[in-house]
Amino acid sequence: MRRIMLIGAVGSGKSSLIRALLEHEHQVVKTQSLVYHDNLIDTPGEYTENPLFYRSLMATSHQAAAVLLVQDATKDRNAFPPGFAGGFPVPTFGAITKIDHLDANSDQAITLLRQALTEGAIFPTSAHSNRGIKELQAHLAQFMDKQK
Ligand SMILES: Nc1nc2c(ncn2[C@@H]2O[C@H](COP(=O)(O)OP(=O)(O)O)[C@@H](O)[C@H]2O)c(=O)[nH]1
Ligand SMILES: [Mg+2]
Repeated sequence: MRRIMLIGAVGSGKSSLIRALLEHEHQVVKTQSLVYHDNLIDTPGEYTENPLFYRSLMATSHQAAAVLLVQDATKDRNAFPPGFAGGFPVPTFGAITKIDHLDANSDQAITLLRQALTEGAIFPTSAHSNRGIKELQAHLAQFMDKQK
């Protein structure tokens, strides 16, 4: 099964974004710390926050069709080190989360994420208002299996 792996800090909105992207949840399978939802793989935020786990994230990404880097629009700090996306063996792209939030600064979040993701589309989203979800779904669909 071709899946997209989501990577981002603790509380950045990965699980909420997955729920917003999935119209119907078919099955959820947990293996160790990864959570498999249909075509999406949720990863622990601790893996993004601790460089000791970077190699593990990169190894796991071999089983994914693509990697989605998640940057919280309410944070003024980089979730990832510069050039981070270049370390993955599969296509990478980005999502800005929580753009509906009172404290969101989407332009700043895009600038921060660009430092880690030199190439690849960035999709501003909100799991609460659903803004940008359709656009992100359409992009993800290119990497996923047609049938489930
Ligand atoms: N305003 C707003 N809050 C969000 C959004 N997505 C997630 N959150 C909040 O951010 C917090 C962390 O979300 P969660 O999905 O658990 O993050 P994770 O740790 O990356 O899986 C929760 O309190 C969510 O309600 C969003 O689109 N808008
Ligand atoms: Mg989560």
